[in-house]
Amino acid sequence: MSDDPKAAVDRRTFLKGAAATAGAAAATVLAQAPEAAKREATAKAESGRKKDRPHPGDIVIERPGSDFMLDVIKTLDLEYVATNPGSSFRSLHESLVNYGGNVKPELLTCLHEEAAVGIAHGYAKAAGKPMGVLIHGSVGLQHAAMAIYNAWVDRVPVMIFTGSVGNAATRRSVTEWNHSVQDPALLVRDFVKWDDRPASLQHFAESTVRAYKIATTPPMEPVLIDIDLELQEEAAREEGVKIPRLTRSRPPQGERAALAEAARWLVGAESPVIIADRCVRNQDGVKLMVELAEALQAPVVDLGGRMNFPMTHPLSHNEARRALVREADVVLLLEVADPWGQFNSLSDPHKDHRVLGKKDVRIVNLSMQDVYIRSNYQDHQRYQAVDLAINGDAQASLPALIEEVKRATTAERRSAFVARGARLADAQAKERRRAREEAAHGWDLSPITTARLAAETWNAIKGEPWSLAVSDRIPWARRLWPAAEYHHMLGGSGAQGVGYAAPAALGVALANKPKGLFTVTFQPDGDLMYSPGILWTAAYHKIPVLFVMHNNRAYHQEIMHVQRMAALHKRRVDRAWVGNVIDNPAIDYAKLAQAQGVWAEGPIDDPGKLGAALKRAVSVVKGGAPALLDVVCQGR
Ligand SMILES: Cc1ncc(C[n+]2csc(CCOP(=O)(O)OP(=O)(O)O)c2C)c(N)n1
Ligand SMILES: [Mg+2]
Repeated sequence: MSDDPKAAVDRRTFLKGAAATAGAAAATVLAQAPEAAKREATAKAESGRKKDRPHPGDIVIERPGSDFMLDVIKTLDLEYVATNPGSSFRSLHESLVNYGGNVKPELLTCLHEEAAVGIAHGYAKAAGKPMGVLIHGSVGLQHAAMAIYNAWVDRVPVMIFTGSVGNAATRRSVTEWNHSVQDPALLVRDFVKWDDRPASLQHFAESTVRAYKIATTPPMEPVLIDIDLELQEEAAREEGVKIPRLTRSRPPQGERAALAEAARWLVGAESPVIIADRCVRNQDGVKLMVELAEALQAPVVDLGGRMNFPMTHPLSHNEARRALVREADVVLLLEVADPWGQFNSLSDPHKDHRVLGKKDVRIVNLSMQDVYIRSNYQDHQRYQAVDLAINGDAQASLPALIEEVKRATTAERRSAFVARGARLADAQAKERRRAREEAAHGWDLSPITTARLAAETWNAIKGEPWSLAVSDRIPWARRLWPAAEYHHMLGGSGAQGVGYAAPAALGVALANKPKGLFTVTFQPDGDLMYSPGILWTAAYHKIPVLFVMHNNRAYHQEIMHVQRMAALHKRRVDRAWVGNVIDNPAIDYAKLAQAQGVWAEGPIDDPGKLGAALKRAVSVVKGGAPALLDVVCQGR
């Protein structure tokens, strides 16, 4: 409160004034009074309210529509609903906490809608099931849009609920009008798989169950249900209303004859290559990938959209991608987001086009790409002609493909495979040595190299059942860490929309917590500042996650872009930092975290101090809390 006596008098006068209702006064007092006085103030406000408005105050809706909605939501396998609160779903919010007891689903308090969706995105990949997200009207959905797009491009299911006031005749002035939309989902319809706006409780039940089914049917994608305010708040009219049972679709296997043909090509090939991207969704899928690769003794290039193949395996050849494709006679693409990019390159900034593969290379594309394509957003990438396009879910098709490979393999081919396998194992061992040698370059530099950051972090967590929440930001982790299981690396944003990494790490950690996994993430500075409030959410919900900052005090990637332009225009390259650095003042990320209740240390720019600090941070996370280590690093 202000110390100014005049201000105090003015405030008292205001509170006594006719304009101040009992409810408003109680709200003011409640905000300031100690605990004991609060109960009294509440009681007074209650009696005042009754006196002022005897008729409407007497109306009690014992079973609002939102209770029924929650009954529907509870039939789905949703552990959490991430939300930034909003009056357009206040009734469902209240049902969740009182009627539903805030369990399954439990509300996650998020400080920005983009963070809420980002959390759900990371969670779905780690948990193997969607999370709910509750978004307020037009404004909340506008905030959420980029994160929904990331999830769309990453083929990840998210159950989005928005609240809105559909009936103009009962819409209150000003805000309810400003936050209302004729067609809420229009804003994101290009990048959700399905949406609906139920007009009744029966409609809500069917559409919500349908939405869950659609979201979790590969290709998995976000879905949206808009919930009308009156349908939530009015008494539930449930005569004859039924909640339909959730049926889950089995993912479609590619056509058997086509898989058999692909198998014959692969078996007959001298230099086959398997390229996998968003291919598997769990450890069963990783095992199938190993079985396929071993059956053929073929190299696997994992593009990293998912953790498809153990990097410790002698057939793992991620770094040799270009060389392998150049030599290949058959290439198998497994849910690869950019098939064209595997056989072509376009230089930047001169756009020189190079074809990488042999002229007669045979390409098999096993994907659901033609099913989820949309017109407006161009995430489908450039058109690539292939020799065999198989429409099917990659993981679901692997068992049949493996069977066909084994069937087609003769004794003669088997011995050729053994020789190829030995060559590949040798090449892989060399690459691993090379990676370690290269990582040692600039070992003692300050700011710290990203290679040392990855190596020191590995040293600190290697005894834990680890999981790297966002695995596409520091390439060194993919080169140096012995990732072998699905949960070891959870991929990236999908659409490269910055602001994904921090919330997604939280979502991954939430899914990992009951599994006893230790979640770590390399957190870029620019990315964190899109939704720094995720740190508070981590502290509030006690989510154990280790944020190791890759703090290069810049939008470093953008510096490189502007440098390229300056070189192209023959102008000053040294001014590329303007508009791209996040420095002077440098942001104190340790303080940012501490201010929100998160254990933190830093900034650390002495590489000699990194190991010990990491140890301290690891023990905090093992204790069940989030921790952040601010490490000042080289650009890349
Ligand atoms: C929403 C969004 N805005 C802007 C960009 C453009 N962009 C690409 S990389 C990048 C820099 C990100 O900085 P940081 O997260 O610190 O990573 P760094 O490049 O420094 O490693 C930006 C701004 C983007 N991809 N997404
Ligand atoms: Mg940065």
